[in-house]
Amino acid sequence: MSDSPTYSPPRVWKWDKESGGRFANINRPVSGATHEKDLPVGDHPLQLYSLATPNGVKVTVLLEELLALGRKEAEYDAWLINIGEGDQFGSGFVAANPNSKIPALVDHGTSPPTRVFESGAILVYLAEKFGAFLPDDPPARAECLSWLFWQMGSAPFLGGGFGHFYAYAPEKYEYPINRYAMEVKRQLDVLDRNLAERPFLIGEDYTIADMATWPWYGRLVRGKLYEAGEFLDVESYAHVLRWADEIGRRPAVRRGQRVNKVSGDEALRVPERHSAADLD
Ligand SMILES: N[C@@H](CCC(=O)N[C@@H](CS)C(=O)NCC(=O)O)C(=O)O
Repeated sequence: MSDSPTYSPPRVWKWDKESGGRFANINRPVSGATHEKDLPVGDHPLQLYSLATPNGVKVTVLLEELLALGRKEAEYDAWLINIGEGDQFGSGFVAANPNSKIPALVDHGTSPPTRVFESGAILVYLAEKFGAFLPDDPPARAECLSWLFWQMGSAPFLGGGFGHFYAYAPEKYEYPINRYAMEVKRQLDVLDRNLAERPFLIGEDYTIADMATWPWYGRLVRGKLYEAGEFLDVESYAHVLRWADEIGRRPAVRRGQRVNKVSGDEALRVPERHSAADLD
């Protein structure tokens, strides 16, 4: 590894619009709306504004799982927020999520409507609203929330850290790739040891903790994130692979992944979803 620094930080950081890398065009050092644009509202109480990234898929998987349980009140409209085109900076979206990131949910079944942002908060909101996939029993609930918050705290090291430097940065820099590969492998080992003892993250039951974790780590071990399977030697995490495959076979997981999808296999893309028929 090179030990000579190639960059000396200035006394005060300034926004360099030419910093390069994928997604550099949507990164800004300030928050707030860049343009006026209302959000559309469909017929169902639940209005989701999202994109089929791992954070977006967590929510559409939960909604499809609720519908698969027969919970008709979980019917939802899913509107596309194209983050590559800056839709997350429209005034309507910023009112739903001041952090300008998908997913955001607005529940018009309450008066006034309830906005929920942060994928983990949306999962808890929906699980509580429908009384499913989050145990009531305090010890099991604590275990579920622990793994859910573990995922929320860990995935930025996988996405913003490892994924960014391994796949998206303008050049391959050894130091950050080493640092984040080490951390992601440690996280995979945490999951693997846990899943060696139990079928799902909290035990016998499939919960929102699995739904939050699968789109990141389940897809990673199946080579569907950053094409990093070989680099991270994912085959060595046998229990994570077993768990990833089992969840990946669930019909609701297959359906949820297609909602707000605008890239990859064209036959699977469903940019907007307004009824079950859009996926049938
Ligand atoms: N902690 C947030 C992260 C959401 C997030 O990072 N969303 C990304 C897509 S996966 C996004 O909207 N990025 C747009 C941007 O950064 O401008 C959550 O889990 O909801």
